[in-house]
Amino acid sequence: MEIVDGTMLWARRIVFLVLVLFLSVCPVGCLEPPDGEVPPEVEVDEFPESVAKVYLITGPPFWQNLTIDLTGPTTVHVFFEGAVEGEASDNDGDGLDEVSTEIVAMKLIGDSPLGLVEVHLNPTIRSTGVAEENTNNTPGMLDLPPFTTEGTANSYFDVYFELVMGEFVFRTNQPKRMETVISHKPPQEGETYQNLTIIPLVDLYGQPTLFFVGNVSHTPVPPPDH
Ligand SMILES: [Ca+2]
Ligand SMILES: [Ca+2]
Ligand SMILES: [Ca+2]
Repeated sequence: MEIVDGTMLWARRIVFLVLVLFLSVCPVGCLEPPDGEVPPEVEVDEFPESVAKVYLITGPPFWQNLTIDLTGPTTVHVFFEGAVEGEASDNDGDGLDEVSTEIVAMKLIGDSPLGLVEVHLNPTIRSTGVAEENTNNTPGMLDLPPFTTEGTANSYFDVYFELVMGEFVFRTNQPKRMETVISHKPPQEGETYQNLTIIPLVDLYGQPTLFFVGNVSHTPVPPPDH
């Protein structure tokens, strides 16, 4: 019994000494990730002046269609599948490497005959997406510049958004799938995501409204003369 107690005592002393040694070389906060930083395999793409067009349709009795031009910042996360940017694997087995993506912030503002309009993310549902290469010349790496010298990728986001107009807040019960082919990550100037499907807008309780959204386009990096 004494031997066991003695062993335990020494074990505790060693653990204590290791802890003291570790804390002496670890500055305050070294165990915590720095504020605001994400793991290195997640790339953050900021688009401070993205532009969008939203085709808004009002049902009866008004039957008015209008196109709203909006502009504002959008932030995207790209989830690479290794420690190095560009690393990707083929998880769906179609022979092409792909990565998950997500729009994490968006605030687009525009003018309309019905007043100021703001489009932002629905905070209750994530707006996720996928970017998948079109040719797999480099297994394990997304074949898309700047990760490879050439290649393009199909990129889409299932966007759940809110459209605020005056005192009204509209949502959708289904995502707007915004798609395009990108030739670079982040997208080149003028590369534009689009979806033509007409979907109904609902209120914050999920109830139908008189409004629908048709064609929506979104250009992360607009040309200078947009
Ligand atoms: Ca794939
Ligand atoms: Ca993958
Ligand atoms: Ca590849």
